[in-house]
Amino acid sequence: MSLTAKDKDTVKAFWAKISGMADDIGTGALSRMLVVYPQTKTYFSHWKDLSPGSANVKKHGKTVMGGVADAVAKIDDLASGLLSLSGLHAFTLRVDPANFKILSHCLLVVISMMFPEDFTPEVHMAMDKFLAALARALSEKYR
Ligand code: HNI
Repeated sequence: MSLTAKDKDTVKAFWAKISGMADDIGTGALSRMLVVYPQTKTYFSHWKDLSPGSANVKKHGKTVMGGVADAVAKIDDLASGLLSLSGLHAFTLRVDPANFKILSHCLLVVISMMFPEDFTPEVHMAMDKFLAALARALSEKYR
C-alpha cells in the first residue's frame, strides 16, 4: 500500500517531533531486535558487545537512524533514493530482507513507548506504512 499525501505529511510532522531523540530510538530498537529476535545477532558477530545499550549498539543505532532520516527526506521516491543502501545490504552485508520488517516492528514499539501521547492511531498507521515502504525500498536490489 503506497503512502498517501496525507500519510506523508503525518510522517514528516511526527518525524519533526521525534527526530531530536533519534539516537535513543535507534539504540532502543536495535537493543530490542537483538534480544527478542536473537537470529539477527549473526550479522553483528564482529562487534565487541551486543548487549542492550552497548557502545556498539549505540553507535549503530545512530547510523541506522541516519538512514531513516534520509528516507524521510526521500519519502516521495524511496525506491530510487535508497538504491545504494539497498545494494549494500543485499550484496555486501547479505542481510535477509525479512529482518527489515523485524527492525521496523522494533522501531514502532520503541517509538510508541517513548511518545505515548503523540503516537495516535493515525500516526501509528502512517509510520507503519512508511516503515513498510522503507523496508520495500531496501529490498529493491534483492530482485
Ligand atoms: Ni543496516 C549498516 C541503515 C536494517 C544490518 N545499515 C547500515 C548503514 C546504514 C544502515 C545507514 C551504514 C551504511 C554504510 O556504512 O554506508 N539498516 C539501515 C536501515 C535499516 C537497516 C535504515 C532499516 C530500517 N541493517 C538492517 C537490518 C540488519 C542490518 C534489519 C540486520 C538484521 N546494517 C546491517 C549491518 C551493517 C549495516 C550488519 C554494517 C554494520 C557494521 O558495523 O559492520
